[in-house]
Amino acid sequence: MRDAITNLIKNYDVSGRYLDRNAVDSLKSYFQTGTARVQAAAAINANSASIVKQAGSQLFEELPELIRPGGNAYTTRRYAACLRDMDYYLRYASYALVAGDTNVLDERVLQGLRETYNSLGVPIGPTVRGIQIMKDIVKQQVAAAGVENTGFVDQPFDHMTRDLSEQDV
Ligand SMILES: CCC1=C(C)/C(=C/C2=NC(=C\c3[nH]c(/C=C4\NC(=O)[C@H](C)[C@H]4CC)c(C)c3CCC(=O)O)/C(CCC(=O)O)=C2C)NC1=O
Repeated sequence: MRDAITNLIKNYDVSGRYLDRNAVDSLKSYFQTGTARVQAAAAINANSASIVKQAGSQLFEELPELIRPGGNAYTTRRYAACLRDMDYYLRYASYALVAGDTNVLDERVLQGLRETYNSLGVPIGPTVRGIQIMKDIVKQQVAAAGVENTGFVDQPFDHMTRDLSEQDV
């Protein structure tokens, strides 16, 4: 698992370079957004249950066929599994926000996920929609917590949806 700093150091160490102008610029930007990243993680932590619940309700309102007979989230067990997955995405997104790096998502969440979903018939499109709904809710919560520029919140959510949406080549 890597964060923004260990990732940068690794890249420079590989080629035996000192930290140059580019490195210093990216370190600066990481530290400048540091407080906001921690505030975002705190806002997610304080509201995680309601974020997942609200995102789930909105998803099933938009796509009611998911929870009807034949839908992948139909039956209490699968409904619960779906919300649990949303909770995983949210929790790992909060880690990635603090790390300033999406590597934790690749290693802990995304590896093998598409294959698992495909074999269980979990639909990717609606999952992507669920993650995007959570992103919007989280951005509202982070803004409400006093963070002015919430653009950095997009990164982990967009990373997960991009990875899930990728077609096999
Ligand atoms: C921390 C990393 C991690 C992830 C991401 C993860 C996902 C994950 N989701 C699963 C199932 C599932 N995932 C869903 C999710 C959904 N169905 C829908 O229609 C919706 C679109 C969507 C919710 C948004 C459902 C319904 C199942 C159960 C499928 C089944 O057993 O038939 C399974 C199969 C095993 C199980 O049921 O627990 C895994 C491994 N597990 C992990 O350890």
